[in-house]
Amino acid sequence: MSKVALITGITGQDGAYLAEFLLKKGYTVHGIKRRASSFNTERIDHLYQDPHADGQRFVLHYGDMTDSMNLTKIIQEVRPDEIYNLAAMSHVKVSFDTPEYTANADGIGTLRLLEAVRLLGLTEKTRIYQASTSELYGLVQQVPQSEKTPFYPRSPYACAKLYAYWITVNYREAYGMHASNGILFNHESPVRGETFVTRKITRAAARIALGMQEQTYLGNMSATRDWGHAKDYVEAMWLILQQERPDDYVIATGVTTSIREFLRMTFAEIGITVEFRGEGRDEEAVIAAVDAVRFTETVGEEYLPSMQARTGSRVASVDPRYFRPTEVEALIGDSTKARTVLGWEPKYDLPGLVAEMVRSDVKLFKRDAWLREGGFTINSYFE
Ligand code: NDP
Ligand code: GDR
Repeated sequence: MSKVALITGITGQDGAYLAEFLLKKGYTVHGIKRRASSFNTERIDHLYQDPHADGQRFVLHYGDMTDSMNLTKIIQEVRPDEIYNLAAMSHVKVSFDTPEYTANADGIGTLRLLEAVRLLGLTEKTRIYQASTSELYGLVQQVPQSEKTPFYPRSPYACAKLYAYWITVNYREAYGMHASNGILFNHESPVRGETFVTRKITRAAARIALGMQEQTYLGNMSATRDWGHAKDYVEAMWLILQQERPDDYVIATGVTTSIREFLRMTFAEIGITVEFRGEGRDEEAVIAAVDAVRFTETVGEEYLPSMQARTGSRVASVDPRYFRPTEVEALIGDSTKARTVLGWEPKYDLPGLVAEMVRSDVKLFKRDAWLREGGFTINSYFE
C-alpha cells in the first residue's frame, strides 16, 4: 500500500515541488486548493491526473485554513499518513496590511489542523510537518541562527508563525503527536511567487533585457538572506517526517547574501554589469557594461543593440513603499542538526539558483515578446 500524504498550500511554490517529490516516491498525494475566480493551479498542472481513470494518485480538494469543518472533513476522508502544512499568507510585507487574516490563516489555521487530527483519533497514525520560518528570529539575537536561538518576530506574519510553531510543539508534548517544525530559511526557484524579492529581480532583469521594461523599484537593498533552492528544502520536509522521533530542525545553506548582491549576480548572468550609486533612498543600479557574448548566449542577439544603447541608464532604484515598518535585516542559518541527524545536504548553491531562475524568466518573457511581435496581445479579452 502506498503512503498517503495531504499537502495544504499545494498550489504554492513548495507545495508544487513537494507534490512532485512525493509522487516520485510512490505516495498518493492529496492537496488542498482554494477556490479562486480564475485558475490557480499553474504550478501543479503538469501533475494533474484524470479522476475518471484508474489508480489516481494525485487528488485535489477545495478548502481553506480558515474553515475548521472543511479541514476536518478532508482529513477524515483522506486519513493521511503525513500532513504537510504549507498553506499560509506568506508575504511578510502584505501581513502588515492584513494582520488579522494572517493570524487566522497562518496561526489558528495550524491549530485547526492539529485539533482535527486529534479529534479524529489519528494522533497515532498521522505525522505532521509545520512550515516554520527563519522570520521567527527577526531582530537578530545571535549569528548564525540555530534551533537554540531565541525568537523575536518582526511582522504580523512572523507573530502568526510563532503561534503555529509553539502550538505544534505543544500538541507534540501534550498528546504525543508526531508533529515537527522545519524552520526553513528563504528558498527560491523559477516558480517562486513574483512579488518576493528574488523573483521580482530575475523577472525584471529578463524583461529589461528583452526591452519590455525600463527599470524596477526595490525596498531595502542592504538586507541579507540565506537563500537556498526549494527543491532541496522539500526533501528536508520529507526527511523530518521519516524520523522515528518528532523534532524541530533549521534548514539553511549557511551563506548569506544582500539583495544588492543578488541583483548584481542576476544581471551578470545576462551579461550586464551593474554599478551601484547613491545610498539609502537614493541608491540606484546603473548599467556599466554589456558583455556581448554572454548577453547573446542568454537573451539572444536580436536584443543586444538596444541593450548596448542603454549603457549608463538605470535598471533599479529604491522606492520607500517597499520598506517594511519593522525589518529583518540579516539572516544566516546553522543547519548542523539537520545535516547530522537527517543527513540533509543542499545540492544547489546560489550562483546555480540565480542562473536557473534567470534562464527560466528569459524563456518565459521571450514567449510573451514573440506573441507581441506576432500581433497577439497577452490578454485578448480587453483589447
Ligand atoms: P506560497 O506563497 O508560494 O504558497 C502558499 C500556499 O498557501 C498557496 O498554495 C496558497 O494558495 C495557500 N494559501 C494561502 N492562504 C490560504 C488559506 N487561507 N487556506 C488555504 N490555502 C492557503 O508559499 P511557499 O510555497 O513559498 O511557502 C510554503 C510555506 O512555507 C508557507 O507556509 C510559508 O510561510 C513557509 N515558508 C516559506 C519559506 C520560503 O522561503 N519560501 C521559508 C520558510 C517558511 P493560493 O495559491 O491560492 O494563493
Ligand atoms: P522575506 O522575503 O520577507 O524574507 O520572506 P522577501 O523576498 O519578500 O524579502 C526579502 C528581503 O528583501 C527586501 N526587499 C524586498 N522584498 C520584496 N518582497 N520586494 C521588494 O521590492 C524588496 N526590496 C527589498 C525585504 O525588505 C527583505 O528584507 C520570505 C517568505 O517566503 C516568507 O514566507 C518566509 O517565511 C521567509 O522568506 C523565510
